[in-house]
Amino acid sequence: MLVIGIAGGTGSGKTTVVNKILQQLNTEGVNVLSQDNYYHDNQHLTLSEREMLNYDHPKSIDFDLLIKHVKMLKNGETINQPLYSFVTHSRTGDHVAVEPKNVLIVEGILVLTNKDLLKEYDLKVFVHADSDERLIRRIRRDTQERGRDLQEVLHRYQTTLKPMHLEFIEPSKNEADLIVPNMKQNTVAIDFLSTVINNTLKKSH
Ligand code: UZR
Ligand code: MG
Repeated sequence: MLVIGIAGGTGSGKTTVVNKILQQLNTEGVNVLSQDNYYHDNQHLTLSEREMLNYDHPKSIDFDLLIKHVKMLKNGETINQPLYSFVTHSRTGDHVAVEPKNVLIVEGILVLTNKDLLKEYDLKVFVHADSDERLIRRIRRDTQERGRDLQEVLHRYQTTLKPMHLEFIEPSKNEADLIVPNMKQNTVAIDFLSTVINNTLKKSH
């Protein structure tokens, strides 16, 4: 199994890059594990307490479970992935069974920050977009898709997202094998990445 980690700041376009790669892979067998489903379970807290939490610090992620699941999939075992809701900021209590496939993509802002998880990847990718671009995308998404107002988004960006980005996410770029500039349509980098993945898949058969 080929394991690829794809990180990048909020609004850098990780999800878009992952989807474009998926379209170009010559394989049926790709799993995408999103870091979003591995936030710690905070169901014991109230909603207003959960709204106050810092979701951009590596400690907010249940890396033990994520690493366990990556290892299980590599081992050919099926995992029982917890599902997460951004509306309630907690696990939903539902799970989905994920069977091993020949490519595994692990995606999220913090997926290149954990030393033990880094050991599991065959290829590490960092998606780069300038911070003004990322802020614009974040405002659009949070106001249009996540029901937040502008003041709330800007406050969170200044007090949490920006400091966490500078402390943890940006430095994790140094772990990357490949940096994908994602300021505009970047078809060359996506083609390149898909070709590398397809060649590696061919070799492993
Ligand atoms: P991407 N996040 C939430 O808003 N609520 C949660 O319950 C869990 C995470 C946000 C988190 C982070 N920050 O910036 C973002 N906040 O999800 C990462 N606030 O997602 O990579 O798609 O931007
Ligand atoms: Mg995303």
